[in-house]
Amino acid sequence: MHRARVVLQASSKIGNSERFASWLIKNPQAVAMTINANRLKSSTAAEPFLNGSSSAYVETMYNNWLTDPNSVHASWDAFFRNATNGAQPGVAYTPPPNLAPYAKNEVPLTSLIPASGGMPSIASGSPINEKIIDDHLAVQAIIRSYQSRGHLVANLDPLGITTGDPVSSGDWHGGLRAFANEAVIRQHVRFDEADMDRVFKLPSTTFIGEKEKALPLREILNRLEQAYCNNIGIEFMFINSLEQCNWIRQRMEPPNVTKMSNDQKRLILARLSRSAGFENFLAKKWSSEKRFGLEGCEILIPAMKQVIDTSTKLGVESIIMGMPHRGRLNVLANVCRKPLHQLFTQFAGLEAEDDGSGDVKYHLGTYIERLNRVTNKNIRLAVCANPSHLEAVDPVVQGKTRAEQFYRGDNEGKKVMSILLHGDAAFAGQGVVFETMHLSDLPAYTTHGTIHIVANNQIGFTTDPRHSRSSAYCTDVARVVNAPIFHVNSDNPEAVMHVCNVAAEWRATFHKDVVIDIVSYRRNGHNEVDEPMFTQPLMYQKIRKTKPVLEIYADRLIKEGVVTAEEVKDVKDKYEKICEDAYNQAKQETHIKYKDWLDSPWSGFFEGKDPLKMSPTGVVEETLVHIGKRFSSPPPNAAEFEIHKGLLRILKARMEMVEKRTVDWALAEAMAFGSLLKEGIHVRLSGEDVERGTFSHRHHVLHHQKVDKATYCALAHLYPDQAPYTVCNSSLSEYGVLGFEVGYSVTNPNALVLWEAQFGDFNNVAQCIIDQFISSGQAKWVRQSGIVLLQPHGMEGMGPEHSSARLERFLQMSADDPDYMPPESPDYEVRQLHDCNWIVANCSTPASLFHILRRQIALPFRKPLILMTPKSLLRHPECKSSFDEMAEGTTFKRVLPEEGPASENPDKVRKVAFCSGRVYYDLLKERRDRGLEKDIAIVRLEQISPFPYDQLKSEISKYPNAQLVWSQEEHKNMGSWSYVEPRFRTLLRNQKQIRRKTQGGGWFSQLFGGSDAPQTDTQTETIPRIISYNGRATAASPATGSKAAHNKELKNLLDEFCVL
Ligand SMILES: Cc1ncc(C[n+]2csc(CCOP(=O)(O)OP(=O)(O)O)c2C)c(N)n1
Ligand SMILES: [Mg+2]
Repeated sequence: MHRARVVLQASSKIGNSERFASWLIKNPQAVAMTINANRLKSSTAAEPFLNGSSSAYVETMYNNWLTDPNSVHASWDAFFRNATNGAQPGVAYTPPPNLAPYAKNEVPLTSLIPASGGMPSIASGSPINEKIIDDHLAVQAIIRSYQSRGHLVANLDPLGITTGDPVSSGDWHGGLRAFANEAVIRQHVRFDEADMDRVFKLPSTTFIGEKEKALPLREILNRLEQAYCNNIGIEFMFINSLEQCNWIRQRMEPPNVTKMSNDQKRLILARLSRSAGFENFLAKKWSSEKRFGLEGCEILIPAMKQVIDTSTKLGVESIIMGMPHRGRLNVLANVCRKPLHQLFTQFAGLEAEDDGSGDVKYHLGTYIERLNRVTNKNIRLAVCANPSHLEAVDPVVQGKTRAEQFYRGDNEGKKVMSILLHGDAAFAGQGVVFETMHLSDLPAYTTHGTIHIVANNQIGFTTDPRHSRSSAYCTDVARVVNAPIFHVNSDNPEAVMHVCNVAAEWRATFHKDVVIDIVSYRRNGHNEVDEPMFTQPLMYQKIRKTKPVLEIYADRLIKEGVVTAEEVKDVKDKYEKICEDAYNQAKQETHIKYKDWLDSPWSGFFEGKDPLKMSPTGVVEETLVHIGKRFSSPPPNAAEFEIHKGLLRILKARMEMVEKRTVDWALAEAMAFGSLLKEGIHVRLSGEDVERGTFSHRHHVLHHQKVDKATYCALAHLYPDQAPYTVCNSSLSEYGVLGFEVGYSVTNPNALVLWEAQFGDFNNVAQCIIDQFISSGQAKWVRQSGIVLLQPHGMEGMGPEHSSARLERFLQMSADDPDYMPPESPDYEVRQLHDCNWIVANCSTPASLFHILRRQIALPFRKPLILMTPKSLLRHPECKSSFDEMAEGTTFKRVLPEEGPASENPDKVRKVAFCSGRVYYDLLKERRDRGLEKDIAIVRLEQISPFPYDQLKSEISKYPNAQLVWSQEEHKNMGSWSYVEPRFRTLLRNQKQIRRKTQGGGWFSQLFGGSDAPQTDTQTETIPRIISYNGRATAASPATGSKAAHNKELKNLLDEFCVL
């Protein structure tokens, strides 16, 4: 195993002549002690009794005292207190009159003080005391060494192979464990055989003694060996909580902790039998189909069931799971108990009865509510659908779990929990694992502990661990959140079950993450048609000689007399019959149904709804005024709550807008949120720095200037019966946090869930979530989501990385056919929305923002909304809307027509510029500055996709003599152009335009040339109507880094816009 390399590196540092105890003290990092030698030296180095080995001893005492003052003798406690309080050398120690008798391995300080304690000292070289101290120290050090590093030599690998052999320098060498064991744990301890029967008091940091306070050294070593170096290896000593460390020691150290009753053993065997039986059945029926079987890690199924049983007993009612391909079908069949015939129909290549393009069978999700037979309690199990992208589902599962906890009011995660399954290579390799781990303890993102299970088959596709990670274990990422890590040999089912029980109890007790690393192997190739001998010949020779765990365990239980061979066969035959019956039933099916694979059905949401009827998005003025005033006011206890002066000015300006019945961007957003909250819709806005807003415009959370953590959020206090509002600054992660919010959004359709990118550019770090979940989730998994992505976007001279949210990418992924214009109908808008995969918009007014956000909830279905959002427009004096545009009866306008002078005399208009977003304000100003308001009409697309053909059609026909241009600020290969151009072409198909015949010169200058309408056929010609491009040239980088170049590009764009 890869970890052996690390073992040997560690062991090689220990010189032969050095005593183990001294080595440990000199190498504090090796024993994970919290040594702060400098602090110790500074306050106590001048003490007369500190020299040689005594100072090492004192150092140990000091560290113990730092961790827990009660762990050292009271005299030491008094000494360290005095010393750290600045007592002069020699006076820090004052013998207290009645010190308690020392316990266990504690040595009183008096034994080290030359005269004052009246005892012989180490300093004076007394051989008796030196030996006592050294022996105690050595025993303590050994115990600690096992606790910290026993896992390095535990027997975890069912294949018994290790890497990094120092003898032959080959990679494959059996039997390293015995060597490593000695080297790492106790080779350098000086006890000889005669010492083995000496009895030692046990320190308070071990539970190997159970009720015994002292044990012979031989027994101490045996028990430590059993607890830490057998089939379970535990990493936990890095945890910064003594309570938690002791909790683990208590559950892992006492002898026989892994012992199971005969009933429990029979249950494990039965579950193992089903797990293996399922894979065997699939292999028999569909030998050449990919299924990513579990062979070699069949114990995963009993393990998951054990985690679920124990968690259910401890109060959990709903479990949300995320997992990769490996063993997924088995999990659906044997953990979730998805009807087998439904699983088998997936192999039949049938067509789907419902909409969608579907997904391969080992990516589909499911949702089951059933009775847990072991606990007799009802339980809901969901496995989230996921893409091939390994680990991408992790944050999605967490978001879904958090949402379910939130809606149930399960604030401590007692009822709802998540289980994440991982492959060894993916767990170590994928950064989103780290990003997800870092959400685990954040107030607005925690799910109060996740149980991670790694199906560690010691290989990733064809790559060995030594080439796929630099860490000793594939699980090292979990150390960052102080999660205990249990490595366990998959060939010892009872050890696996014990670890599962402890992990479930850990989660229920501390509500923190925990990892179970099931060290196993992969009996076949990566999938069933792969040949593993091409790349791992030696490993697979070994695997071929390795008995399946079912056989090993059945033999063991038969030998123990727990079951008979007949019973084993009977269980196996019965399950095979169940599979065979389901197989026959599946053969009767003619179609598959994607909705059978939904991971969280929205019961009641669609029922009784007209699928094409949208609720109004305008609201009564009274509501706008109420929200506006609250949002513009300090907290009710304003007198005590000191607000920053700058914020008082902002609030005042907001209030003035409310009085004038206008809104800016921030106020419109608040009114959209507030009015939804009033209607009982939960709103959650998450992302980096969203509480204030990257551009300091939002200020949803006000901070008391004198009191830490005293905050006020007006939107959470609008109405007494409103829905809850959550606004939360996230960790600095896009992939993890967007994934989380997607998961949150699919849990309940009656919530507006928004994720804001700091700048739109950064969404590419979350591209996998965008591609695999948001744009295609419904098509693949019938999984709707109304998530909103707020993407600051705009060419404002801020350089390549703070300009573009890559609008073009979102538009390219819009699935509407550019060559097809849907037939006109009264419900055109909603019909288009129903059929699209997502909505992409670049709104130019606060009112549009207000309506489009509210429309997310007004729709009778859910669609993701990708919204380009402004930066400078947040403060642009013209970017304001009136209450009149948001009041009752108003709606979202997909297209904002020209309303100025050009619209009054449309026949005379010579150019119509279509645009979207902030460039409108640049065009507006330029047109005004050049006095072209009668000549050029500007039409805005507030929604780009789905393409508003119907409204654009009437805008185009309104200006029959005008040339048409698409004006955009983005480069030509970016922005909307590639999306709108073919759609305009479809719209303009068969439309003709009459223009004056060319007499030389450019196309633009020939168009009517400002004169009256053409007079004779010889002067004019009829040409197809087209739209041309007005904007920046193509580019590789989204924006220039030079302000001068930016301004020049903008000038060119505007000059061209004005050419008639
Ligand atoms: C993000 C990502 N990159 C690459 C792949 C291709 N791939 C599929 S399985 C696999 C190996 C996974 O190894 P491991 O995580 O150990 O799981 P195992 O297959 O061994 O169970 C790879 C590289 C993928 N699915 N996702
Ligand atoms: Mg693997």
